[in-house]
Amino acid sequence: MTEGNFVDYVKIHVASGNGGKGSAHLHREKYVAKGGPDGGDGGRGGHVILRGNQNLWTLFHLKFKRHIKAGHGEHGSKQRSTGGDGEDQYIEVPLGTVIRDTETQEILHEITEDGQELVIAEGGKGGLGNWHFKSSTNQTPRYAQPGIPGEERDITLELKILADVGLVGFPNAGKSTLLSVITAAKPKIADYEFTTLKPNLGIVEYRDFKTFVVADIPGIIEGAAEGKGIGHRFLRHIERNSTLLFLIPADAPDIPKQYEILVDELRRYNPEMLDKDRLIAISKSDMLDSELKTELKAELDTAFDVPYLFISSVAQQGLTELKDKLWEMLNQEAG
Ligand SMILES: Nc1nc2c(ncn2[C@@H]2O[C@H](COP(=O)(O)OP(=O)(O)OP(=O)(O)O)[C@@H](O)[C@H]2O)c(=O)[nH]1
Ligand SMILES: [Mg+2]
Repeated sequence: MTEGNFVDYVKIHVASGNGGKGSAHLHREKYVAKGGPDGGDGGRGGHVILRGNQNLWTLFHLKFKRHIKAGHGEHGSKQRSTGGDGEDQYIEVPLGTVIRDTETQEILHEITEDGQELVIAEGGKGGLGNWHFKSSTNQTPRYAQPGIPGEERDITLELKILADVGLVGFPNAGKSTLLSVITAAKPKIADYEFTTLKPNLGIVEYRDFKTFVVADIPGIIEGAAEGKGIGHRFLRHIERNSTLLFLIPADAPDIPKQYEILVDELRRYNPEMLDKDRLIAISKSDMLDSELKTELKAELDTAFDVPYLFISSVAQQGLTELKDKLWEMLNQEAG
């Protein structure tokens, strides 16, 4: 997925349809003097409905579709004929879409399942036709109910990526490079910080057609939870990953310290982030000779309380072990 088509935030205006008017028709027939009221009911206005779709990954399809309107209900007519309902409008959204009221910012709902439907603007009820109002004292009511108008509202859709694995690391740690070698994603990679400005998703195709999704988010720096850098805005994308993969480059001056800072930022953002399974990958380990590696191992064995391994995206080292380990962690989670 390229950066341009990744849309994780859209504002849209939705309007449901008005209910149709009830009819005040009076029956007329040759030879029947007073036929009486026979006006039918108005139809219901169309709803605007959000529907979860597991094949969608972004909100890109809604980027240029800012107004969504359902059809109006038809009016009732003679012979107690009920007007047709207005056409419902469906808005397909990816799983993990959070719906807010744009004005109040209140979270209204969240779509998490394929096929899940949520009526976001309810169509107006149709009015009752005059025949409902016939009584012993009023044999020919000449009034019928109007339809109820539809509702309009502004909503904001926001996507939380439902990836299985979230990559956590400082800028330049090699997150995007890793994504590009274990998945078909083609994220931008460069030798400067904050190359990644928006999250990238990639699908790891694993042995025997098993797959899992990895999310590469912009780098996190110290103070990110207070809004430093740009990583903070994207932390929400990894709130739901079941496993966090920390990437710390082999040439970092103090690897355990970097890990500590990252964990601390996550904790400050949301302590629940630390309930997830964690794995540490020492990236760019092609830069280590075997002696350095042995030394580092001794240090890290005591420093880390979570499993770690050495990888190199460039030299393609440790990647199979990494995928094996992630798969194992994801599946013990599920079980
Ligand atoms: N030697 C070596 N260099 C690597 C490796 N992986 C990535 N790099 C280099 O590290 C630099 C940063 O890589 P990116 O993948 O863009 O890093 P990132 O973590 O996505 O960075 P941001 O998007 O800025 O947060 C690039 O110059 C890469 O070529 C590796 O396995 N070995
Ligand atoms: Mg990047």
